[in-house]
Amino acid sequence: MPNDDAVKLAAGDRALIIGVGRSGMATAAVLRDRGLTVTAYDDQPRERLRAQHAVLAELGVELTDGSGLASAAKSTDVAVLSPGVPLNNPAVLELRRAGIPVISEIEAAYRIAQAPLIAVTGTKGKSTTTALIGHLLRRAGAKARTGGNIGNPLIREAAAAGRDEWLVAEVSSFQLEGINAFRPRIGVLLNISPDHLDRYPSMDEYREAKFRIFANQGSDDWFVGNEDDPSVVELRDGPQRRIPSGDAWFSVLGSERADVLRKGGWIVRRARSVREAGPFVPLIAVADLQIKGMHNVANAMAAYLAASLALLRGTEIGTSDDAFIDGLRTFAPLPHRLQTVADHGGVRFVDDSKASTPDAVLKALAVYDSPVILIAGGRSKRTDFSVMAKAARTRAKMVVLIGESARELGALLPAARVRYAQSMEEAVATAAAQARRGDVVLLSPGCASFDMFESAEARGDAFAAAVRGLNETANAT
Ligand code: UMA
Repeated sequence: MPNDDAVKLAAGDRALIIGVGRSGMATAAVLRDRGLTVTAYDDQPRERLRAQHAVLAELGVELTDGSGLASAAKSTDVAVLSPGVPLNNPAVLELRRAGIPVISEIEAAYRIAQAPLIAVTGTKGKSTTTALIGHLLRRAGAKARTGGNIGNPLIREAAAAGRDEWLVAEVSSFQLEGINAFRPRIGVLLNISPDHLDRYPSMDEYREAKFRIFANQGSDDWFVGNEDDPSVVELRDGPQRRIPSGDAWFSVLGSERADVLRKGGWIVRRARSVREAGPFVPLIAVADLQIKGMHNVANAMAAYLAASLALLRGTEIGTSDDAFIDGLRTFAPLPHRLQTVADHGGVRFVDDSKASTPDAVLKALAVYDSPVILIAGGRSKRTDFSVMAKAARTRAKMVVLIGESARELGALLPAARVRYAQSMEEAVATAAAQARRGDVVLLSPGCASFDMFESAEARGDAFAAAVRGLNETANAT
């Protein structure tokens, strides 16, 4: 049986895809295109997978269920795992027992990619930073593609990207669990706060999954880290340095150990040569960024560093500064991340549906000076709600709660400032009825969406639709 690194995913190899969601379907298409024999497996009963079945049949991929797994395993060289499928899934355990190497879709993407890779992980800010790195590189005249957890499977971008392009990947802890050769030229670790504790036994396991981003890096590679996050700094300053590559750091708190930091309302970088006056060179005023909040200042700094290291000529960061400053100024927020969807009667409605952890809600609440009506709740990821509730007590004039965790959250808040809603329409209508001119109605749930919606995007879309509904009602009266 070939070992995990040996399967090149070349014509004639045989792959078994586990999970036929976005990643699995893209993997099937790419591997078939490369001439592999592909079989697919999913835990869901076949009758619920009719659409996928039809597409797979067109591709010449057989879809099997539990009864066919053992025989599929006999004719497989490698299993490619979708991120939502944990390593302790019974089918995965069965394959491993049968000696089949199991790799994640990002590992498969890495094995087929010709383009150099930049990978971004962290609990929050991954998508914004990934998209911003792509934007900065393009502004500087380089070719770049983005993919991964951001939504479009990495394997599809990896298959399409040429040697002269950059592949910028958002990678989640789930995806990093199943790597073994994945080696980004530049790995970015934004931050680590509690998340996915319904999948990981403890924060330590979650952290270690994130740390796999640099597991295969070497001295020619780069690591970009957050100087303000103790669990990231520990990798450099702990009893044993764990970062195998060169390193560059950013600090929103203004630590002068960092290479890029915030100073007097500006993002500045450390001067690199005697030709540059002063110890720091200003890049852009924080107020000139379209992405708001200190967490986004951190994302901007991380993206600047990653893009600078990608285009590094010689040893000096800063050679592409003009293009990068222009890129930082022109980058607009991604959908569902502190995105203003409407201004209705002087009330601003903000969709931050991607805020699926308590920590993200904290950051969103810190952005606004005006009174906030917060819409929160959903499926708990077993994270601690107390800090989020504390911030809501100080910063929100009212909290409208939805979803499975509504009562748990409500118990942590003063009853007089809590309302409950059964649907997004009801939540938006309740918030709008309480809002006064100048207020912000903020959807920042702090929870996963799957109790009420198909995805965080669908939750944000439902919010925007409910807000549009308010406008229509107002116009009709
Ligand atoms: N499935 C099983 N067994 C399981 C779990 C799932 O068979 O134990 C099957 C399901 O029946 C379904 C398929 O697997 O048919 C779904 O696969 P998936 O959950 O991996 O979802 P995809 O559609 O492939 O989307 C995945 C990422 N989803 C997750 O990590 C849960 C998407 O990230 C990513 O954008 C996409 O690949 C493209 O790369 C979403 C996400 O929620 C945004 N990510 C988490 C986060 O950001 O917090 C990590």
